[in-house]
Amino acid sequence: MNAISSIISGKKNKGSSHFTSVNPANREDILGTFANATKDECREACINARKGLEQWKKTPAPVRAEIIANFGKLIQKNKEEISKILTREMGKPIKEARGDVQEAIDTCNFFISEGRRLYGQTVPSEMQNKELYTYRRPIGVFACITAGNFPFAVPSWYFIPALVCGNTCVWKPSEDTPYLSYIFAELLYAAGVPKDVFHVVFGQGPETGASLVSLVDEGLIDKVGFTGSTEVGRKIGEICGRNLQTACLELGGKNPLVVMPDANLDLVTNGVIWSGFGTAGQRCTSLGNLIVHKSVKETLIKKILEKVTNLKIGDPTDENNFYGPMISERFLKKHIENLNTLVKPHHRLITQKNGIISEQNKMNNFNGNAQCGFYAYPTIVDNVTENDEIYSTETFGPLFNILSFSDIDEAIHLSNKTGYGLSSAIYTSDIESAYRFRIEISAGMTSINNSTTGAEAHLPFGGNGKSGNGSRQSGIWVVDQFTKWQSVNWDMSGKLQLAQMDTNYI
Ligand code: UN1
Repeated sequence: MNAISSIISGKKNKGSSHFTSVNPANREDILGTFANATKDECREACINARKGLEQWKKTPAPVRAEIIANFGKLIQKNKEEISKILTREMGKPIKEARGDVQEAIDTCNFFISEGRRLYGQTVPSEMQNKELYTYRRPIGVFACITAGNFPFAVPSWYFIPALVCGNTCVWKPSEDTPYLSYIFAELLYAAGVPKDVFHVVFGQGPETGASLVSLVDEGLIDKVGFTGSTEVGRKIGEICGRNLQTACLELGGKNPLVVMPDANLDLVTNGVIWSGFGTAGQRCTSLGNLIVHKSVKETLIKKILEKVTNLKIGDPTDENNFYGPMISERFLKKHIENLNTLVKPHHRLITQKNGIISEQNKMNNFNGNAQCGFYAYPTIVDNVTENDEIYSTETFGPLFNILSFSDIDEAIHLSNKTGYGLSSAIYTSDIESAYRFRIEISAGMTSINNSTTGAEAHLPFGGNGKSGNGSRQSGIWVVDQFTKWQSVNWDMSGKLQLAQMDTNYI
């Protein structure tokens, strides 16, 4: 705690209404109390970000990138401590927490050299003594709302390129990980990002985020980024659309994993366990529908069950535990509601705890003495068909479905029909099946013989359909989202030269 505490100097409590951040593993350990930002405070942050823009956009890009390099070094130096706090506040196992923090470091490393590029082009003109160029210009004030499942990695995907490209930022982080967001911001300031360039507005519930996004209508925001539900993403898209802006939307998923009859079932089993239950199923890329060829289904279920039975679930600070609690009571309650409403009598619950719903309610005795954290059992729902609500509903917990198929056409159909299109996977040793899947899958991300989760930090991340609006995070291409092109004509002929027309027109 010490190194981080010495960096953190700012105040985090201003307003009159507050909320606390609690460790989801024990419900007792309070990480901090945070003010709910009002609409006026959001407005003030945007106005200050606009002021900050004046200097920041003039700061040379290599200098901006140098500051980001400092940020990366600070995270690296404090990696273990931040990872421990991440586990405390978000509940993911310490090994995964280190990965989350590492992804932010990797993102810094990737974009640092972009400060020395941000290339424009020189373009030949139709005319003599005339030169054409393109320049990348910052978009302006970038407002962003993020989820709590990747408290360091995902904000870094947005803010690192946004800042290197010369934008200023207003961030509404998840109500479940405000302390980590506070640390993220303080490390940016300590690295050299001016205070008026980066602003954080905290808030519990949907109000603060809604207040912030409504400021697009007041002309105070030039670009919005959002990671969260399809429903909210749609509303944000509408507000941005009517202001002629394109939002960067990273929404839900119901990610398919197809198992062909020729797949290596041991490899599949590991991929299924990891993408189904890793992070307690709380990744956008978590497995939603396991789509298995009917000839191998029962064998695969046996193998999966063997592993699930031995899964260690519990204290996320214990290096041996596979997954810890869900992020918050809200998420756990939603998970229980999903079990109660989406699992139907014709489904087969194939995990060990077949009395899972009552067990679950007992384990998380919300009304009695809160003795334990927000833990959830792993659940596998078999005999699901495309007509079931659970097939196309994102559940965001340790739960996935099993569907079976007879031929690859059916497998591809079942993979695409949910309407989501974030991540996907196929396991096969047949090159033709892999190729067809790669061509015909509608998801933004596809794995062949690997799980649906675990995208690397320098590839485009994002989805299609209900998973987003085609925007992508990560990788070099995001520079196109955080800059707008300026085309320049420089005429040195000393006369009026016209494109597409006779030059003696006037
Ligand atoms: C998310 O769940 O929002 O690909 C991000 C992965 C991680 C990032 C997930 N690298 O699973």
